[in-house]
Amino acid sequence: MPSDKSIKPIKIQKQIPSSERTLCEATAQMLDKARRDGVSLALDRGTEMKPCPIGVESACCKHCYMGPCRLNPRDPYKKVGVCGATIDTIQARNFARNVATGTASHSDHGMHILKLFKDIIDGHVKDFTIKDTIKLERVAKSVGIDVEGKEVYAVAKELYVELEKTFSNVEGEMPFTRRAPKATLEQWRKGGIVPRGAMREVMELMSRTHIGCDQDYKNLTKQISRTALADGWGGSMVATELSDIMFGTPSPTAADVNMGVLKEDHVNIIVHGHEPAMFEGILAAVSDPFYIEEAKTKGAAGINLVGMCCSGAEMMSRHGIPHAGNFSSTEAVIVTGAVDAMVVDIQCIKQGLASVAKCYDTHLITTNPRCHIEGATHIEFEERDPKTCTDQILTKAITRFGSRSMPVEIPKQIQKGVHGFSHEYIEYMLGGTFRGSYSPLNENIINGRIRGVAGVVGCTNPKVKQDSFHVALVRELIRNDVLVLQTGCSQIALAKAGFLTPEAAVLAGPGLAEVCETVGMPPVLGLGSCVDNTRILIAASAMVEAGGLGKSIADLPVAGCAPEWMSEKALAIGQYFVSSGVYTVFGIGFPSIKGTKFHDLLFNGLEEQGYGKWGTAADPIELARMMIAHIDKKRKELGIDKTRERTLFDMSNRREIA
Ligand code: XCC
Ligand code: SF4
Repeated sequence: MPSDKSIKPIKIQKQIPSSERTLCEATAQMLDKARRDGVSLALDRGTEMKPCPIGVESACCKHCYMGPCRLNPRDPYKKVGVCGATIDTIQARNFARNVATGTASHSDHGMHILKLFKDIIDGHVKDFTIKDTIKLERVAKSVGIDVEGKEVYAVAKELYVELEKTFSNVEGEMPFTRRAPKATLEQWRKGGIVPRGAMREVMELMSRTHIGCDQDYKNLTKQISRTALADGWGGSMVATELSDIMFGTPSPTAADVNMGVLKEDHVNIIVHGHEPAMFEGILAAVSDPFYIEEAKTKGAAGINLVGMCCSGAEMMSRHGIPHAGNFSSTEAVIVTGAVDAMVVDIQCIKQGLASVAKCYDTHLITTNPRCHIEGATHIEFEERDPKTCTDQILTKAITRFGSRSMPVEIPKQIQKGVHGFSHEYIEYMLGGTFRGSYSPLNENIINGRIRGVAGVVGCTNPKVKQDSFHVALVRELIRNDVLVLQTGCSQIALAKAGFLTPEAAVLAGPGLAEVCETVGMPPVLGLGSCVDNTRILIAASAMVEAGGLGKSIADLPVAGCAPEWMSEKALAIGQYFVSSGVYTVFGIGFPSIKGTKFHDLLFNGLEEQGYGKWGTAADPIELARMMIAHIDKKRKELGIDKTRERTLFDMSNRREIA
């Protein structure tokens, strides 16, 4: 029973069976336990909360205090706001603020990583270093730095100066935009949307959404795209590339996923968030013989470090650290009673964790100055002195193990998979050491073995059964010979379902299966965290460069999807994919009203202008069908449709898969 008497047992009008709330059996088991214990989880709150019917379609505005103004989504042009704002202005401004926030989150993260890089170069940080000098050179060359005969730190310094512009540029083009295919960059130039500096783009977008400013949805959408590109080809890409340089570029690693990675006889520490530095700091600390001994004196067999959400996905890719689950499982894992400390940093840290942690006597520890949570213990992590923070965390976790008062119930589910497919590794895997290239991938697309490539990414959302959309969608894509690249919480959903193993090739269509078997790769490649979606941008650019599939990213037979999205970061990611030329479909719903001019611009008009476009559907199989239809359309435009005789499997001949 919960130790906190102030927490009342939850009353749910109609208790939906846990197996209908999540596909993940471990999470379902913990949801049942939480209900028995009278503890409320987001998975239940998600069914109790009835979203505002006006807000869900983005038909309200609270950008000034003459409002909030509410329009009717069923009759959107009937009314305007007090200031006269039309439904198109209102939707565009709301979407703009979503994208600005998502871009700000990724860019703030990227800027933090850049600062750490500088501190290493300047010698202020001693606990981290430049690990991957080959990648350092590659990235430096990609932004035009001459590396010949230069010392590692000299190159790093020049790279720092160049990448700082990603954030601070007032004028000029963001450095990494030159990694995009020429035709894609030209398209951005023509449209006037090449991002300058992320701070400038986010500031300008916010300013333009103030009352009485930009009131032409088309003009606003241009700045929305420019800002989103500042995320994908800026903040996020800096985060991925510099993290690889400092902590190592991932290559395939076997890792265990799901709650069975917790160990009853160990001190269990979960790290959940987005910043790799704090996680790396704890990783170093848990192997300290002093703490291992301390844990043993309290009767523990050792210390078990486990990740969740995106930093978990990142650490799994780099070091094979086990992963306990995605966004919708972060509260549920605490219900095991086995978590001695959950250490969090920024983004997607539900405030609900604080009360769940209190119920199970788990230490919830915030570590980042930008994310405190009422009721949690704050121990600030400083890269210049990681030990001061990590020592306290370990002491607290070990002490809690020694005095565990809660019954422990750990679900058995555990699934092995292969993770860590960086774009560099994909190149090497396909082409070999001496002729590493994307040409073999292109050849297999051209000859029709692989129909196309899909990025399936993003969150889980308690509006739908956890993981179910991700799994149904990916299953449908691979059986239709579409190679799937994954990141974030989506990757974890598929890993739990066993798709990230070479053996999963049996679930793929005959062409994709043949390629997987030849190369020895899974049909679903895990690339890491959400910021690592930029690996997909680089892979797409490399595909264009390898030749035979058109001139720009918009020409490629590729599509993207976030079937269970929930965060503003997901919208920013979606918009940067669309602006980069990718057809991007979202499940669950989309914050715009069908039939309005703004909706039509996002879902059709942008493609007519030469970009990608948005799509949405409530059913995962329908989402897959839309993506495959787009891939086939692109194949036709490229003139490679004839090489593929296999037709799309329809619902009736779908192979039954365990
Ligand atoms: Fe958050 Fe990154 Fe979404 Fe997961 S996928 S719920 S954004 S943790 Ni990034
Ligand atoms: Fe209403 Fe216009 Fe103010 Fe928005 S900006 S709340 S539409 S008056």
